[in-house]
Amino acid sequence: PRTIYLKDYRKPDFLIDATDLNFQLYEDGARVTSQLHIRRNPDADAFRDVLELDGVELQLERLLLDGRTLNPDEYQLDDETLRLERLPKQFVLTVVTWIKPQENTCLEGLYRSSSMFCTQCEAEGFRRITYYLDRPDVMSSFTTTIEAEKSRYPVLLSNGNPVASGESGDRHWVKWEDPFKKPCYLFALVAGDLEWVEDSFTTMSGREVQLRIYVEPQDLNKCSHAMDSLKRSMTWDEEVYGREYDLDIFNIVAVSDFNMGAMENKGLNIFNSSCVLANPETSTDSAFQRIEAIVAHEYFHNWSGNRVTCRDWFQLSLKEGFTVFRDAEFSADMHSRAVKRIEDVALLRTMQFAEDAGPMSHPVRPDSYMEISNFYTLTVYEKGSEVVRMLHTLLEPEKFREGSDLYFSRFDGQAVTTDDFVACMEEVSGQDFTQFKRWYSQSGTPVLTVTDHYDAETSEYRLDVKQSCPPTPGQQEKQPFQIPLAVGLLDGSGKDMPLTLKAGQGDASGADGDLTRNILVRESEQSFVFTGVTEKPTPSLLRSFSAPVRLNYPYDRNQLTFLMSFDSDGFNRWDAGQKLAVSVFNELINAELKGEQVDIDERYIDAMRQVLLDDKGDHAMLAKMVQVPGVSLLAEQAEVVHVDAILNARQRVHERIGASLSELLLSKYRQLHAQSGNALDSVSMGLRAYKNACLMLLAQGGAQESVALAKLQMQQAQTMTDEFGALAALVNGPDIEAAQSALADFLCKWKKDQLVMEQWFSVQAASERHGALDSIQALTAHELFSERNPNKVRSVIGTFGGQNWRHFHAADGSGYRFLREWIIKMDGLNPQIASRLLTPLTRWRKLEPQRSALMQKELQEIMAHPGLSRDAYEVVSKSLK
Ligand code: DPP
Ligand code: ZN
Repeated sequence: PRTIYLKDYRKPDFLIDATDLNFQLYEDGARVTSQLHIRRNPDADAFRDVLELDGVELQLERLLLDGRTLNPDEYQLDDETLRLERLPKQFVLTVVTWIKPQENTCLEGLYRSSSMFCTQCEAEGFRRITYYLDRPDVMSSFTTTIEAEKSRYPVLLSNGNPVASGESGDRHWVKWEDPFKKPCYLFALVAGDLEWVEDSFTTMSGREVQLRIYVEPQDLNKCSHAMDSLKRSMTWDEEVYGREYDLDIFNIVAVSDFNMGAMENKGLNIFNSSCVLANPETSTDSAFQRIEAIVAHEYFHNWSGNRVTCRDWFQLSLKEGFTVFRDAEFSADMHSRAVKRIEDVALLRTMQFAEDAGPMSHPVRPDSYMEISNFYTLTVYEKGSEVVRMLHTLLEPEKFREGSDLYFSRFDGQAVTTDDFVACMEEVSGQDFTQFKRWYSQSGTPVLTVTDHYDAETSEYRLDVKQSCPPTPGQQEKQPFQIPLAVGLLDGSGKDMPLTLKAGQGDASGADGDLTRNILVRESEQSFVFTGVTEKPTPSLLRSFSAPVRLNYPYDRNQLTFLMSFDSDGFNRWDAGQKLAVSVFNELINAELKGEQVDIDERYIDAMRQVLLDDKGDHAMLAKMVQVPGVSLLAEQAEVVHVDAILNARQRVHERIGASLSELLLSKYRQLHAQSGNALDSVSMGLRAYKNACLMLLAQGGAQESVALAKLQMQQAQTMTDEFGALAALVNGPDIEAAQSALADFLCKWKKDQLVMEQWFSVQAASERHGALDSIQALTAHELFSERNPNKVRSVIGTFGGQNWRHFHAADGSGYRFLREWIIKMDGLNPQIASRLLTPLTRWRKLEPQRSALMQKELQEIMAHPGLSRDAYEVVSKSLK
């Protein structure tokens, strides 16, 4: 496969002003007739009179230039392109293709899901529908006519507004017109026997927008949460960004077979059903919150992505990083800001840091790729969002809003770059972001090493900060980053001290006397001095995780327990607990590797006890505070991953928590259970989260009482949160028989609900007790499992590889072999899914030597497989390099 480079970007030679599409849908295929109004691009870099249209797996039936049918010797056709030369300055090209959505298993382009037709075009799926300039900087006006059998496909949808319709015999058609120019990756079509829920929204300028969510009939009772979330998102974007919706209708369609979470097609968002459908009986609170965030994310794309789009796919983070930042702020405003921050940072630290340290490491703005689908990553999304957050911090909210207003007005209707975005932020603030832009071009996670010095005589407190960034593929040397490091200093009673920065000792945001300041780290070594510090403080560093870096500061465990109790920054209170836990774990792991025996530090158990005794704290927050760090986090932070040692240490910690804190956990559980109820507000959700966390700790600690409690909770549950929380506690608890019978009951009750069954699959696939390889194999043979449905593959195979450390990393290599077989099988069906399943194997270099060798061998086997997709080839070849 060919590598594509950012440096080779050239403007398109041709533009497509208008695209008229006609779809005739049949049971054995679809005929697509497209009329493209094409002209030379007056701004082309160096005009070449060769039109190369992208097209994959298309059967070309006819090609006409200005109405004249072309003979095969007048164009060139290969597997991926249709070439025409010596063209007029302006012309209409008519292309008729025949495609087979019924045979489309990669779920890109036009395909079947259940009994409907639907599309997924981002990034490069449109070329599987018709020949086209499939690149985001070619923006066109679309009209789409869909014709299909009326009884099977009563609903026919595309982007924009419906402008005409008709019928003849048993067939009918609808014509849609999208008044906004767009790249073809935002094109969408849906045809099916769907029902819908309808609502409306009046925009800030008083326009009435019709909102609809289309679903299969059995899901009509699962739409109201997404609808409410949509309306909240529309209001929020008006209030916070001044962005108003721009069409008369906004449609969402739920589809069961979908590679991604959802897709922001103009006026017609298509969602993975798991990311839109919910009601309290079938969906957990986390699902409710995830759905709200994804509905918001896709809606926000209408401006950050659709009105202003990306020039090329290297700029993907322009829309994704910004939109993730927007949806994160929305969620923070709707619920607890600190808890949202904790969740996002936990994801970043476990998954994105691992990506950044692995063979697929790439900058937020990558400079090359083989297959763009491989770059819809945590780096582009989550780290990209952190980069926008830092800009927000550096500008502060008002200036940031000015910058975003400028960006939207200056580039409306255009396809632009991350540099264009940053330039707007520079312009409104007068700041120079030349150095800051290294966040877009340099890969790897920067490391901040901080030490301090207190001088009682001068009342000065100095922070010495060093930054570095490890080498990553293709980038041996790094230049220093501009890093906003949020700092607070606690006095002996736990109160924040006012901060005055000594003149001439570096920059910081805010004013003297503020309790938190963002000091600006720019050099590889730099010192910051605070004056008027009347006693030796405890530093609270990187508050709210002000930059996506690893922070090293030699905290001792007493300082960490102090910060856990007193830090005014909620995120750092949680993080102090994490740091304490990780340091205790590392002590256990290191001792085990040396064959020594150490006791679990009593301070950790004490700290947990303090959290459980806290009667005033926010429950959602306390639920996070009692969580024991996961294996993935411990593995990410290790130099070399010793799976057995990590698992044993976790086992010991759980048993110890069980032995020392069961009684407290039990009484906490009872108290929370009595209060939690079934309402859907944040407070009730927090109560349930904390309650179920306590139940899980009891189960993992081996407490027999947890079994009876969980059984009872499962029987009496009025929400899926309680029902599933209890099931998970049983599956991870001490009584195998009870777990098995709970799984059977749950199956019996929910087997008709696909989304609930996905949870049932994944709770087993993740389980150390129930997820041994033979059980996983049995799950893949289950009648409700389907290799054609990405959600099922993810919930069994993806969960097993990503979360089931004990059995995936079985010492005999059986887990690795199993994953390899599935990757190869999926690669023939759906390369995007296959490529995602590869992730755990790409970490092979970090494992201890025996496992590492076994993993490497499986990668080599995959590499040797004939006909490997470009998606898998890129990941495997880079991993083995
Ligand atoms: N559907 C994906 C997202 O919204 C890609 N645009 O992030
Ligand atoms: Zn997105």
